[in-house]
Amino acid sequence: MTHIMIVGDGFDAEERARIRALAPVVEVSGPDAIGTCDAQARNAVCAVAYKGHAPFDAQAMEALPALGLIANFGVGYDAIDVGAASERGIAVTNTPDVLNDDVADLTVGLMLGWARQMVQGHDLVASGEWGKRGLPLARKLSGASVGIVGLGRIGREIADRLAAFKMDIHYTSRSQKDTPGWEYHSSVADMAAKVDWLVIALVGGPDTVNHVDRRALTALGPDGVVVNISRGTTVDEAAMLDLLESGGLAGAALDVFLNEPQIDARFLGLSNVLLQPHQGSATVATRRAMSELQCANIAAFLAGEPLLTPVG
Ligand code: 8YV
Repeated sequence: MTHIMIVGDGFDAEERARIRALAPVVEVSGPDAIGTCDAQARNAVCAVAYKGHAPFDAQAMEALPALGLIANFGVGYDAIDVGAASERGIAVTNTPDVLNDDVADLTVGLMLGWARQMVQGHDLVASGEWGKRGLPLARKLSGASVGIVGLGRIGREIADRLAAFKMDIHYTSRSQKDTPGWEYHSSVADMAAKVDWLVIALVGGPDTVNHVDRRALTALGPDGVVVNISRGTTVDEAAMLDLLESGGLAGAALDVFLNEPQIDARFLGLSNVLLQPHQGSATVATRRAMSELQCANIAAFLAGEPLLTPVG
């Protein structure tokens, strides 16, 4: 009998129930734990529902000889070795588009929150010290310039929102887009030298590691702010920390990091950062839509129908 393996301990009860409605399931806490299941259970698994950021590598795939599909919960599938999957005839799907609005909304929230010192303002009011001490004047967001690194589906939603804030939009992308009034750059560093804000909206994975490098961050300069809602790997994190500590950057507003959730302790000593726990897609409505799309891909696979959102 065909089984689905639920891989990852981040699924909530509703998401699990949606998968369970498709076929009998086996559950493991992560790709590392697949090999610990007994062989009979592993041999019956033809589809995996994955949620997580731990590497899903060839070894994990080898442990499931009948595997035909890894359905990822998330648009980013950098944790999955897609090359190893295709060598083994295993399809991979993700959950694009349904989270674009939420990730773009959080980006704007991060920018406003950082610029207008909203965490510091809240802390001041909550401390009961309003009237006894004040906050320094904040920084204006509307009308500033922004460089968006990666004008894909999410980058485009971010740009549309920031255009409504009368911001000057610059972008880098694999190719120039049809975006009248927005300035295309072929180099991140050249763009960074011209803007106040640098928003990273790239896909993760080996091709984009440290895409925003020390040179680009240095070019952004002491008045520049980095916003990252993509993956911690897309920016040279050590260089960013050096510049945040030395005043080489004004600040950073970040939803993603290397080594989540055990992020570099240097972040915790900084007063010029706004830090979020990788929650770009974390609304009830969007997580439900992501779960439904993950399950629709599994259902299509089980029925022998075309996959809805295959990657690659
Ligand atoms: C994850 C994400 O899906 O979609 C992505 O690429 O990073 C998130 O929305 C979420 O963290 C669950 O792993």
